[in-house]
Amino acid sequence: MQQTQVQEDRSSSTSGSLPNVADYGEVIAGLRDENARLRAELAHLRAYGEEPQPKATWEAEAHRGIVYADGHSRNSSLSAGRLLKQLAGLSKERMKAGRIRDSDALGYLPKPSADAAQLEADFVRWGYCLVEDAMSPQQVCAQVGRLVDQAEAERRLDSAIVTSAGGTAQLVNNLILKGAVFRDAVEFKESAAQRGPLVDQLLTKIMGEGFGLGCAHGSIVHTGGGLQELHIDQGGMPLPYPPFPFGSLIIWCYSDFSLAAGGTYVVPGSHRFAGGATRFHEGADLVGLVDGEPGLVAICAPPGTCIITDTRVLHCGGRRTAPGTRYAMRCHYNRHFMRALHEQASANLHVPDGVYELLSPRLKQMMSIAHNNHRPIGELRSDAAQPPP
Ligand SMILES: O=C(O)CCC(=O)C(=O)O
Ligand SMILES: [Fe+2]
Repeated sequence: MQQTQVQEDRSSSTSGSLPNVADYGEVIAGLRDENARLRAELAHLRAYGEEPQPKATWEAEAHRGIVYADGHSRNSSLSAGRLLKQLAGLSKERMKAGRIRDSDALGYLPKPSADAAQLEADFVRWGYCLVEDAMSPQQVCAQVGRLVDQAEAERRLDSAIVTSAGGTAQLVNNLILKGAVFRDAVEFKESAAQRGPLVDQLLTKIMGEGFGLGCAHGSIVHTGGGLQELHIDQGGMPLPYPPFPFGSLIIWCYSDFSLAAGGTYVVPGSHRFAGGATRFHEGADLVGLVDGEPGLVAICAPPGTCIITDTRVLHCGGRRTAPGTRYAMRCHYNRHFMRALHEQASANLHVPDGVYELLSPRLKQMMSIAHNNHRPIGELRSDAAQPPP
């Protein structure tokens, strides 16, 4: 048999002997890997609503000018609201058609738990988790008692905030100003919420240390009330969204939550893709999410549960059809560098001196009022530098 000799290929630009060629299997496996990586990268970019733009040039962009201000561009701060329009009327339609299921009918959705790892896993996968027995029955009782008294006083004074037709829902705003029981729960004291420290620990993971308070209000929903439009709780933020939430709305359930009881409707898993990118982006098919699996469900939870939500998850208040009343406190928290962000976010604008003195350092920090009425700092210390009133 003739011996095969490795010869130099003179037409090749390679000087010296040719490199060893890896065998086909290896080459194909390498190409497959690269293909998978590029596909994942593309999916990630699409998830942000950002197709790669090969034609973008600095000249063209400079000519277009600043286009991300309100109402002037596809990714302006109006975009989130514009996207939500596709969901207008849908919560009512689905509710009337009986197409909303109780969350506990689907075994894989979050159930109340006190296990930190389970709660974290639920939050990541579904965009919410349920902290079991976060308040004891006595703690719930103390909160509801104060809420009912306050709500009645506001109705008597003709200053009640009615949020559903015919007085079937009432919102009691600014709970920080309306009772120590609420203030203590807002800052997660065990005396007001036995698993407050666990809630605090989870929120710190979600938003980082030093997170602030957007608002804390009481929600009272009677038969026939409570229904809202589907929304997300960071809709005021311009798109595109980063791969994390800006905040977290938590709901302390003071009474039973279920479909009939007016439990929060939610589209579990609508907050993100497994790869981390936010699902809510320009061009996203939000109706498809509502129609998908699991679709729109009503959260089921007993009194004392604390619902922790990702501000990117689609949800809304649900209509109560059962007799009786649903009581809850809703608190919206934000990353530390953001001002209050929620529809009732005027909460921190007025704090009477008498209440200010009662606030703990943490509450003042959460409300961004830690320095109110403090001694002037820096150049403002000099009286001469003060402008006339
Ligand atoms: O009360 C509820 O069930 C949900 C309320 C809600 O979505 C909100 O206040 O942003
Ligand atoms: Fe909400």
